[in-house]
Amino acid sequence: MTDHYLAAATEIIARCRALAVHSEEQGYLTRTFLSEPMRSTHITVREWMEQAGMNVRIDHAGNIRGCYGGTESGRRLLIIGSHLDSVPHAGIFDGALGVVLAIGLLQILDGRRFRFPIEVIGFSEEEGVRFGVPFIGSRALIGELDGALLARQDPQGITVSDAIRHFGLDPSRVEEAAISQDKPRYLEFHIEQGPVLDSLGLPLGVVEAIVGQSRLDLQFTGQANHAGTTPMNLRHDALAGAAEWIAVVEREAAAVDDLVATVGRADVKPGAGNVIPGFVSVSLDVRHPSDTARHDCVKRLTQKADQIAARRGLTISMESRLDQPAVKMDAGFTNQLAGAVERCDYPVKRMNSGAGHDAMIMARRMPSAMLFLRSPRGISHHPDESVLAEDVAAALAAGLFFLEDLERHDD
Ligand code: HGY
Ligand code: MN
Ligand code: MN
Repeated sequence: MTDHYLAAATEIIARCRALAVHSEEQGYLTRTFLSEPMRSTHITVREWMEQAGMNVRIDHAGNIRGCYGGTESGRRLLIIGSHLDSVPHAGIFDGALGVVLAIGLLQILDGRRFRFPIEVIGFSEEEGVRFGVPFIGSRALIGELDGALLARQDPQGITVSDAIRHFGLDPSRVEEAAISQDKPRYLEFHIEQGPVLDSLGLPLGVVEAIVGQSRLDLQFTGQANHAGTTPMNLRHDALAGAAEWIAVVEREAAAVDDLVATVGRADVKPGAGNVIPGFVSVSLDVRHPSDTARHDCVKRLTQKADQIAARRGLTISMESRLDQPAVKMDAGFTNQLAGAVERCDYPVKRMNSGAGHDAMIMARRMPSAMLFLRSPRGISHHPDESVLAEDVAAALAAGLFFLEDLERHDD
């Protein structure tokens, strides 16, 4: 089975490599919301989409969308998507693989059409790196790219609306990006980004739920002062306070099953080795399958931050950037996907996703399902992120079975 698709799989991996050169920095993949490299990324992806028989457009939220018409009107649209932005120093498969694999899947059809239409979407932003809030592209698809989000500023003071205008699009028209078709469905191919499939020696996994996530920014403000002349007992060291709290974050998270908490960013000011830090802004990312457990943990950690700041004579402010509930994938749609994996003679591993995905936004409006591909050594959000050609071939085989199944049962 897999041999038949290996050539296509090898081409898909090569294409992900080709997309990775469109980056904001030499030698690494960093591609944030509507940055310049997204322009050349769109040119390349458009070419591939058109070769596969799609009509291509860019909506005003910066999503690139390839429409592959069906043979009968009024049939339910199937959207197959993922994101084209990345974290800094990213792996080359997170997001991009889902878009390129979807194009490859339609390419294999070689002009054959189903009764239902298919739309392949490369979302403009899922990671939340530039504006601190994720899922800008997919929120536009479900009509939730609102004024508050459009007004959010990046560290340079540029708003989401400005970024859309600089890209040559019109922020006043983001509403046109919203899906208007009746009863659409959403499918996403994505690398697992964790160790489960690799540890089980399995190529594919069927996602049942995506854990909820909280993202916050905390600012510790103390008193900058001379590193050489200020006695230890007279200091209000913002970085020492934040560091004490970060150790608490790690300890609290380790004490709760299935909970993960991360401080991934710390901006220290003034940032000189001979000045006591007067200000630190840190990020907090907390995830858990249960929203109650996640909220409890955030509450405990923010209380601890307040206590540490008070004891050290620091002031503290906090801003919630995301409170994303855990999302179940659609049971029926997911069962159909699992059936397709089974018919390809692959074991079906049903699992949760610890990573967030556009599917958690799309699931607010339509039945959504996700197919995971193994992440060798469980590495992701890192240049060593990889994928195996035989697993991409397996995903193509399962994807085609899935499309055939939708065709047979398209109500
Ligand atoms: O952070 C995440 O979970 C995903 O990679 N956006
Ligand atoms: Mn990611
Ligand atoms: Mn991703």
